[in-house]
Amino acid sequence: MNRLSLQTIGTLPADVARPGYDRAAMTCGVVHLGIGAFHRAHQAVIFDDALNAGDPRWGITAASLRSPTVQAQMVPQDGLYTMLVRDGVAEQARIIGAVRDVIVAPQDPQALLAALASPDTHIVTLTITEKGYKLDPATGALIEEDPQMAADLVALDAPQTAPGYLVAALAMRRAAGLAPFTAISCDNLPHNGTRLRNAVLELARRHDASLAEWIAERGAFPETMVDRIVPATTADDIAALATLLGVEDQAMVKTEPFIQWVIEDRFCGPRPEFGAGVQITAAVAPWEEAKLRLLNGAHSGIAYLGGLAGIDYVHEVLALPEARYFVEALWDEAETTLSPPPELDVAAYRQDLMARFDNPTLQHRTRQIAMDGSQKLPQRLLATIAARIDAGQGIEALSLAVAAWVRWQAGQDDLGQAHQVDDPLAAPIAAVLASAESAEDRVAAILAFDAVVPAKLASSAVFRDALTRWLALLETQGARAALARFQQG
Ligand code: NAI
Ligand code: CS2
Repeated sequence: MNRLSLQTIGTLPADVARPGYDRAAMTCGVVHLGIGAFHRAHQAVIFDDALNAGDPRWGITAASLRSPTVQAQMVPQDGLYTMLVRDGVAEQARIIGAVRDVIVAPQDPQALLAALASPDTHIVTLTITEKGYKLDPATGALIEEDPQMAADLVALDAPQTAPGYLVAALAMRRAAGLAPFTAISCDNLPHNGTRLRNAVLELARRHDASLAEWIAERGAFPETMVDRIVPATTADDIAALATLLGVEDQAMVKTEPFIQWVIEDRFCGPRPEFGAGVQITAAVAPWEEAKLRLLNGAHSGIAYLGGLAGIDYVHEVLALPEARYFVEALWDEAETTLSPPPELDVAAYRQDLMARFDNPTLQHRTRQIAMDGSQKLPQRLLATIAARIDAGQGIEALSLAVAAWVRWQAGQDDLGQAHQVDDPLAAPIAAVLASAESAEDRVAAILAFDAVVPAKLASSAVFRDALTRWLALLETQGARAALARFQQG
């Protein structure tokens, strides 16, 4: 079957939306690092909207810092791909044309540096996962012992990390008399802009203090909150879309109708006239905290409890009444720790989240959400628990979610099915758990693991006791029984 491309786009069914602008005339005002599914269903769509609105400056040069996979999917398609929006049985396909080039940075670092240093480039966006910033999840400090960061600390002629590329390119821009670009983290991290800025400034200082000062003074790293559920694409998704389109699209992404991008009003250069789905604001933190603690906190609890119960998809977990009860209880606990934006109706937001989780055609795998838990739990669950303890409030639902993450580290679900613990800290976590002979010992080992658990929380007897109770129940009776016991109170 032919691939989607400039040659075949004219053969698509009439109801498939496609670029309404001249792609040959667009310039790439955006460089994106981490060309994954989320970028293709979120930021790239927003920039595609700007191009469709008549501003040709917002094409994208995308890059992977790790793999040629997406380049091989997109380049034969002239950068075109389908965003398939699924809402229950309804689905709508849209061809996105904003991505012009895909660079595989390890194969051609100078091409990425040239794109970042180009006078056309005004914005750099990043979706490199929580671990991509090379920052300690608990302290936020640069992980200097990381081999790629260690190399970038020595030399930046061929960077290996995202902060490394940004520092090297900003040095090139300063030398060329150009302004910096606005660097926008689009990862699920609290204060993601500040974290990115800290990583860039710390690395810059190690090479050239005056460059660091220039970046600090002239650069911009806005905070953002990003939201759209984008499950990983499967071979079945590609095959089903090929039947719909009549051509094969290996770069397609599937997602939901909901999209939200809250961006701090902090840019050091041009930006699009953002349209639907984008809010420019002075205060991102209230939005970010609500989303990370409500949506993502529940997601992680669902992923580990559902995964342990041998359940593949989010919507299948929430078909269990005891799971819905647990999610609502976790939201009751988390909600008291929030300072929500005045315009956010939290009750309505919770109802919308449950409806989004229930969307059966998203087929969001519990295992995908379970990935990288060591990088996710600090902002999704542990910070919430710390706030509840400080307020003298209960932490039962939140502790059950963390206990399920601890149980997940065993690499086997309640049915005896083995799973890989996909996490950059899986090995050291397994090492500290290996010698533990009881739930109490395993909890003590995890609480002492300061790369994930902040010291103040590690010393909480309330947290230790709750975590031990739930872990012991998970180990002896499984996730379904634990959820049932939780519901019984
Ligand atoms: P993906 O697996 O499709 O893409 C991940 C991207 O991150 C790839 O380009 C990969 O090369 C890159 N990456 C991974 N580790 C890296 C490292 N150490 N250094 C540099 N690049 C690295 O995943 P997807 O769905 O695009 O999600 C990426 C991130 O986007 C998530 O981690 C999250 O922070 C954010 N996000 C994802 C949402 C979703 O529903 N998928 C929704 C909201 C945010
Ligand atoms: C999910 C997020 O994989 C995960 O960890 O919780 O990617 C989630 O889909 C997004 O944050 C939704 O905006």
